[in-house]
Amino acid sequence: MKKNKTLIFLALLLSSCGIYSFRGNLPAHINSVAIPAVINQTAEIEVADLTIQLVTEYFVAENVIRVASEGNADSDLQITISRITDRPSTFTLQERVEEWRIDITAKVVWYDLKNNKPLFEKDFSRFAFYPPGGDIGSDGVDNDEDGSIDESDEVGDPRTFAIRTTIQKISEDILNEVVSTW
Ligand SMILES: [Ca+2]
Ligand SMILES: [Ca+2]
Repeated sequence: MKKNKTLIFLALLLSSCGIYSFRGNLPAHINSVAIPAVINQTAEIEVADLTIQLVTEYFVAENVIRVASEGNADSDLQITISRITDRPSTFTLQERVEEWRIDITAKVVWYDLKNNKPLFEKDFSRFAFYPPGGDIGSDGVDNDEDGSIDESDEVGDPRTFAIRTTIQKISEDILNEVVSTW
């Protein structure tokens, strides 16, 4: 028991050091990132623009690296949405689909534009669930998994909303990978 407590304390200590040293570990010549374009290899036409928007918003909000325009950045994120698949996840007793699961895979290269080399190259896959229809704003489900049920931004087409939720999760994963690459 005592050993466990010590380990937890050490883990907390290390993780808090990590937070404070994020900026210090950033390669000295990398101060900014551009998210110029997203290649879309799927049939969902809106997913490229949505990905640029959500990844940019997330990076700006988290503020661990400056987001700059193409041509003014030391690095860029080269994102390809390579796969989107839907499959039934749960069924009703009548064997109707109760919930669908959507999986999205993004191939991401964080590229060092000063030294012309990749800083990482990785596939990110995430998923979310959505109902076949109905109003996600009153279904009693936390559709975007943010801890609030049926809050004001849970609106719109369930599948489109699930795509958005999944890309938000991928945005978080990309940022975490950027931070852990430093
Ligand atoms: Ca929610
Ligand atoms: Ca809901």
